[in-house]
Amino acid sequence: MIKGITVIRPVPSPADFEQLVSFFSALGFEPGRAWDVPPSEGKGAAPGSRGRPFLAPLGNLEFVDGALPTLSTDLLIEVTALDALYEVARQWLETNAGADAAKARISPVEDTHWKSRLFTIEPTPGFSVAFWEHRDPLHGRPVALEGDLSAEGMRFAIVVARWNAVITERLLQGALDALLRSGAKQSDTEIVRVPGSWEIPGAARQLGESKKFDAVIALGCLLRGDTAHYEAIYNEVARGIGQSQQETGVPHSFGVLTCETLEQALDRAGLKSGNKGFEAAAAAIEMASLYRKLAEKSETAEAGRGARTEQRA
Ligand code: DLZ
Repeated sequence: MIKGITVIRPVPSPADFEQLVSFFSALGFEPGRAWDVPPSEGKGAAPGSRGRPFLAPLGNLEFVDGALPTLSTDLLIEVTALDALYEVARQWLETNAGADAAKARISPVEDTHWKSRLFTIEPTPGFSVAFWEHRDPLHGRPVALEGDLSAEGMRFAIVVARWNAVITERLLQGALDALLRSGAKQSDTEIVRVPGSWEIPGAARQLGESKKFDAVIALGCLLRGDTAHYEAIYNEVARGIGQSQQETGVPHSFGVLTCETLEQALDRAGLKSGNKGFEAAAAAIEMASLYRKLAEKSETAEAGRGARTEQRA
């Protein structure tokens, strides 16, 4: 089965080799497996030769019969964020070849006849690379329905356990930070406190059933060392929150930490490993947005079905 395409380019000199490796690295290409054959060894590849592959997520081999598009380049690379890439390429050229050469060896970004924008650059004299970006950013990509990260006009309930409050209060601050920074109003955010994680699913269920909220965010912290029947409690909390989400039809996000030690929990509550409260709130916003989109889509489909039935009648 076909796996990928490799284009091999011999380069004219070791200096060109270094320059090209530096240029493609500066642009953020993922390096592949480098190889070097010492001058003393000669089996297989030529002694003293070396290779530095650069990987791209997609490859494409294109044969053209007839006139080529008015583009002469050794390599054509499709990218996103063309303008940002142009800036990196221009600066690299200025640093490595000087300002005058930079002007002569990079073209401005121009429109193409295939609904795209493109620039060409010669990172080493005589070797030309063209970078291009389609005007439609979704071109060629599977279109997916996804939630946005805007919480404007949405209502959220946060259920937070008081047990291990030194952690859960930090999770709560992280969650509020994510909600307010994404456009939710404080007045549209209800905080409900429960004694411990065990009590989260019950409260979450009531809030979900009230249908007043676009999403419920569950925050708690279970520490294995301090908790008898840790596994049993954890499983039940996770199951209860999941069941509430499924049975109420309201998205619930899971911000209940399960850690071995207090130190690990602190790391996940704003120290070394981010803030899981913030992440849970971001997931809640995305899912609330997605549920709205799914509902709109099924309403549109329903309306379409109704109109077709009327036409037939
Ligand atoms: C009892 C208990 C224990 C031992 N440990 C924790 C914990 O680590 N994290 C937590 O959120 N809650 C703990 N709890 C409290 C229970 O969740 C529950 O609140 C009580 O058993 C009362 O039902």
